[in-house]
Amino acid sequence: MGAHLLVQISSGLCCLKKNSAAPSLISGPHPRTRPLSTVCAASPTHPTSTIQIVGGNTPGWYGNSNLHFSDTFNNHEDEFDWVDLDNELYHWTKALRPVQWYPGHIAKTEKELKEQLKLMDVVIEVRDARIPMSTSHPQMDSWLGNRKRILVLNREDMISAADRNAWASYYANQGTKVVFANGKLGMGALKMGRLAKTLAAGVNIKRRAKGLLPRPVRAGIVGYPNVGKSSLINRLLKRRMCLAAPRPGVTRVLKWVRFGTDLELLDSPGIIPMRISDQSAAIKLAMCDDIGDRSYDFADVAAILVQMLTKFPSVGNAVLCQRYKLDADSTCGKTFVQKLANHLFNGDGNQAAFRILADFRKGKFGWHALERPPK
Ligand SMILES: Nc1nc2c(ncn2[C@@H]2O[C@H](COP(=O)(O)OP(=O)(O)OP(=O)(O)O)[C@@H](O)[C@H]2O)c(=O)[nH]1
Ligand SMILES: [Mg+2]
Repeated sequence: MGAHLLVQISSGLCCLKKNSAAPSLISGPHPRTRPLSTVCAASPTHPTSTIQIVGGNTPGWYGNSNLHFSDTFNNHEDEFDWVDLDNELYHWTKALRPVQWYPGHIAKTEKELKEQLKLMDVVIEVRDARIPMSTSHPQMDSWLGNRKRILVLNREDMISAADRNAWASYYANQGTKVVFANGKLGMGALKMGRLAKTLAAGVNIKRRAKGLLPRPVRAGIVGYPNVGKSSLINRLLKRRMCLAAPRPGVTRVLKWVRFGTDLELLDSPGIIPMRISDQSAAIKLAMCDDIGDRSYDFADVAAILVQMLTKFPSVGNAVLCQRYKLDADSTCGKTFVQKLANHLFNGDGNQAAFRILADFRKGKFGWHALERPPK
């Protein structure tokens, strides 16, 4: 497999003090930087637009009197500066060798997908709600042109209410349609399907005007690896029509499935740029398991994750110390990983790093987005 790369951390990392209708398979091709460490307010802007935001277990972000802002992180919201964190992350990752991952199946299907996208009535772009910017493909806009588009922030269960509010406000202000979804439990999937049909309704109005019979709406599901594309399709169809598993690169070929009589969905392999120029984004992909694990060094990524987590008010040293019975008082993640290795894994830094990453992915430090919208 064409996976290549490697990360080697240098000592510079430390201490630089994100239907019911039965589905059927359709075979064959379808017809930075400013000085570090100043703390200032970072409150999300509030929505002024009436753009529809739907989804998940948090229906109606506007006018919802049940919204609670009581989580700890939100209490500290005004004290936390995401710009500072981004700047620090930039410096931490600068010391590493670039993380790059472009396996053969992506190279092969990217071309094919670009061709298929031309046939779509609507494109559903799925991103990881923990890192919506880092799972945004730089070429997606040019591939999609004026095509109708729905943005799905999946894994909404893996972020806090404050994170969701910040992203909902941001996209509402931009006039972008967003569905918050949970591909594991299904929240948001039906709404995503309905929205796709609504947005593409014009197709059949035009066909009728020309005396043609209506045809099913074609929706392409695209996004980075492991963001939950196939799971969302399975939840919508209420059947396991597409292979889904907790690792990037599971779907390797394009696959059409039908939802009832009026919607066809194209599942696609996760697509990632051939060269990731933003290495802060690459590290966040690694933390969230959205990039092949042969592309990075666990210890390096875990060390940076520890440094990030110690900065989050709702995690900090206290939560890390509580979980591992180890003091994470310094800003040196690498030292912490080694201490954990000595404490639990006979000095095996790789195992210690894997434990930290796995714990983060399981929400053992609470659920957090690793990035917030730009101001
Ligand atoms: N907690 C949580 N897990 C999810 C969610 N969506 C998907 N998953 C899990 O994430 C894993 C990956 O899901 P897939 O649907 O295979 O992701 P994909 O985007 O199709 O991945 P590729 O085919 O590799 O590009 C699976 O184990 C799912 O159960 C979600 O919203 N929340
Ligand atoms: Mg898939």
